[in-house]
Amino acid sequence: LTQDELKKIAAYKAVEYVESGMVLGLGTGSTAKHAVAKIGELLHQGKLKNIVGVPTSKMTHEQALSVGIPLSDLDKHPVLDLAIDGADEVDPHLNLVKGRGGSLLREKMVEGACKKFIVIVDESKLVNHLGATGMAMPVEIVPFCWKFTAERLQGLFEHAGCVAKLRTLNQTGEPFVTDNGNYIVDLYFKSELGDLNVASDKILRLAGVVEHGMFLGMATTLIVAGELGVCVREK
Ligand code: DER
Repeated sequence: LTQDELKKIAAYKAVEYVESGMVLGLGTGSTAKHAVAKIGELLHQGKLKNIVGVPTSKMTHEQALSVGIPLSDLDKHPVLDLAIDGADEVDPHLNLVKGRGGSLLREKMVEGACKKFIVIVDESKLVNHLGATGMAMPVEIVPFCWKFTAERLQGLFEHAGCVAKLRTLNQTGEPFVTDNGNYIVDLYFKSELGDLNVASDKILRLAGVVEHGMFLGMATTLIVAGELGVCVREK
């Protein structure tokens, strides 16, 4: 099975939890896009009715419109029934790294407003400790004096051998700009982060920081698709 087939299997399994009448948080990324497509298909077939979607990015907003999912927002629906979204890393406690697609702020706002949050991944996303794979830990920051904020972020985690890099567009080297007009600084760690809540508080205390990509204690259900099949883990 290809990685995309595994992502589709996990996404379709999550959509089995969607009931007519639900207000849904619609995730962003290559895994969540399969769930959005499936929801649209079931609506079209009349197998699902009265669904309202709250998208977690402009990209998902466009996709949901194209597959016919009626859309709304958190102002009109401050509490959602269920969110389905992917993740970049999942640890054994269902803590996540998200944001390598750049949508972490709206994802965290929407998923934080949901009664249930189902994370859908292929097995390659499972890790023992967040941030230990040497992959990016995204932090959304304001563009004003971004270098100053990046250096302060790097300084916070000197003990973990942290390097902070402004995310740029490959072609032009211009800074990547989020749906909210902000920049992303990616943090790379050489050793373990330690207590994730302590790390989270340290990051959020910096005045130029908007939000980070650690989703701690937010997911309620994990659906993992692997070579041996798909498994569902409730928190
Ligand atoms: O960037 C994001 O937050 C995405 O949801 C990411 O966490 C998962 O993206 P993927 O399903 O394309 O791997």
